[in-house]
Amino acid sequence: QKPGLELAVVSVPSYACQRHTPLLHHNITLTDALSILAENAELGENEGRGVAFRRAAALLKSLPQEVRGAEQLRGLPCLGEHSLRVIKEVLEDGVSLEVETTTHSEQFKAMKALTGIFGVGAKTADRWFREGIHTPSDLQRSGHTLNRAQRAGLQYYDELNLPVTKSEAVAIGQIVERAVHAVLPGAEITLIGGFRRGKQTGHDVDFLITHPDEGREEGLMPKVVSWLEAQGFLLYQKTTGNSYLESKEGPARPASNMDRFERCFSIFRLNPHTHSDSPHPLPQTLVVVAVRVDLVVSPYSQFAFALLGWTGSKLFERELRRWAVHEKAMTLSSHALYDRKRYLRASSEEEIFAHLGLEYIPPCDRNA
Ligand code: DGT
Ligand code: MG
Repeated sequence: QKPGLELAVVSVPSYACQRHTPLLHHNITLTDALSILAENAELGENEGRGVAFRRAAALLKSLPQEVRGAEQLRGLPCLGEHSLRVIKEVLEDGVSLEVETTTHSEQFKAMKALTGIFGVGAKTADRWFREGIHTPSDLQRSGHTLNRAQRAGLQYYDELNLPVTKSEAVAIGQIVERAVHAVLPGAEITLIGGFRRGKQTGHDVDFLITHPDEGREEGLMPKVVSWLEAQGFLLYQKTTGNSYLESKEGPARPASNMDRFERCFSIFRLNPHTHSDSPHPLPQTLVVVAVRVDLVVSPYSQFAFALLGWTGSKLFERELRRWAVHEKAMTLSSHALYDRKRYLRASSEEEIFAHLGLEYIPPCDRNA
């Protein structure tokens, strides 16, 4: 018997939020192939198709061993016909023709390059692509009017497309902490997003800020931003105020997945001297280390929901909400959990999993 032939016998639950998905797993070749197709679907604004590929990839990430043959996949959930076809091709030939064609397609390359500009989404990139703009340089030459975010995105294109390292994230955390404590002593700052899940690199750094005295956090962001600007740490920032809707019982049920916290999208300027393993060993006086940083402020009573909602991965979040709705008739957002009309309080992520009837999954196992 080939090792691992009994994979399908292991019962694997169908929601990613019911499974442990570590960062390092055994099926990288397969998940890389599926991720390319997911990305291509998302860039083509085919969300449903993108999610199907992401779910299939997430299933493979959660398996305890390497898949060597398609027969091992029998009985496993989340594997649609299309994903199975791609998996079989990769298992048999080492590559999938569809993945190869996608990777080399002019449209895919251009869409990736253009959406890689901060402030540019799939719709805008597609419009530009159809005008013959395929690269950031094409865009620069086109003379198109860009908004402030896109101008910053173009200006710092190369720096922002280098992965952010963990030590850069830590260095930025120290700066954010100094800024926040200068304007609101006692505030608590938590590293969220991919770094909280144990990733060693990221495309940005995300922080959640709160204060144990509910209400003290209100209006915090403009003050933090002023402090950071005065110290020369910000290359770009856009702050949006909160827009909570309160109901009698608690935070209003969400109308959409967009959350309503006070928030700042920014680009930090990091001094290359402030951290040790900078990937920028260039003449330091000329170097700008530009890093995307997202800051989110939550009231203390919503902190656990915000923490869970902002730790990711994106698919894990999506699966939690789908589980809540379809299996529990509940609605979950980064603000609250509702059991029909009843607001369920929680002061930790563990309590939220318990309300949802799910085993607690720690951040390092939410890498779906
Ligand atoms: P990265 O930054 O590419 O290394 O990976 P992540 O997992 O840190 O991804 P990121 O930074 O895009 O988002 C972190 C998590 O925060 C993600 O799982 C979903 C959540 N998130 C991001 N943007 C929003 C938003 O606008 N609203 C809500 N509710 N959640 C968001
Ligand atoms: Mg992130």
